[in-house]
Amino acid sequence: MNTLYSIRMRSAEGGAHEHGGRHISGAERIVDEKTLKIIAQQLIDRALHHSKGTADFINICIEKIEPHQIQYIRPLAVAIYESNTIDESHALAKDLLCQSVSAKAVECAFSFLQSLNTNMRGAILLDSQTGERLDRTGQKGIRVTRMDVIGKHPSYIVTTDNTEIPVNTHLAEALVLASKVQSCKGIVGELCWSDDPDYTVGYVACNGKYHRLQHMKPLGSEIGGRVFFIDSHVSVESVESYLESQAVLVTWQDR
Ligand code: PML
Ligand code: MG
Repeated sequence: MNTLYSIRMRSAEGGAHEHGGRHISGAERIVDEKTLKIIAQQLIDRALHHSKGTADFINICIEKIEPHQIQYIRPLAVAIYESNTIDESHALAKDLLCQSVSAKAVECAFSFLQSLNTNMRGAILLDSQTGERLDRTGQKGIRVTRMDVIGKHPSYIVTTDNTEIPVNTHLAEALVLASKVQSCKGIVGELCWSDDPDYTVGYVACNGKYHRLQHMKPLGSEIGGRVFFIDSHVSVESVESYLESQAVLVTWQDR
């Protein structure tokens, strides 16, 4: 196997995140040496041409990954739902999450996401029973890193009801991230909708599925992000370490 590298980008406007800049975008891949340059260029373009604004701070970090450090996982199954309004989508999301998480924790997650300002770039960790926030990362949040698919992203996915849906960049990246997050010991659910003002799709991940939901927020809103629900028997440190450090590759086909 070729040597692989983790390449990660985060960008902000008004200076670096750590100096109060406003988060514009973050993205990452795991690729071989000959693809690094192309991906670096794509990530720079993304930061400079984003619906949230134009970044004036771009951080790109590249790290070699040893083959023995990689964990291989399968993607979550994708389920799709009909809904026409934000209220309907939120009600569906809450019903789905309540299969794995207490109603109180679900309400806390919605309150957290709806009251975020636009600057949070990582995720919030909540206790799946009490809804208490468990990470101590403040505005930064937990950033899930070192993940990708093996080979190319698929151009379509067959959902649990046998519908073929096209895969855009949002879905491809979110499905990889959600699959890594659900593979973490102690995580029992996730709630997410995009912070991009032109993208209103979101999802709930639980019970081995990526439940994809339309209309999770009003068009034009930059209020979005991620909440991970964790089982209180597992240490927050072990969850954070897996999410931030474990290299994970998603295998679309059987290896
Ligand atoms: C994001 O792009 O910030 C998250 C997008 C979540 C939904 C992706 C999808 O299923 O289309
Ligand atoms: Mg975004």
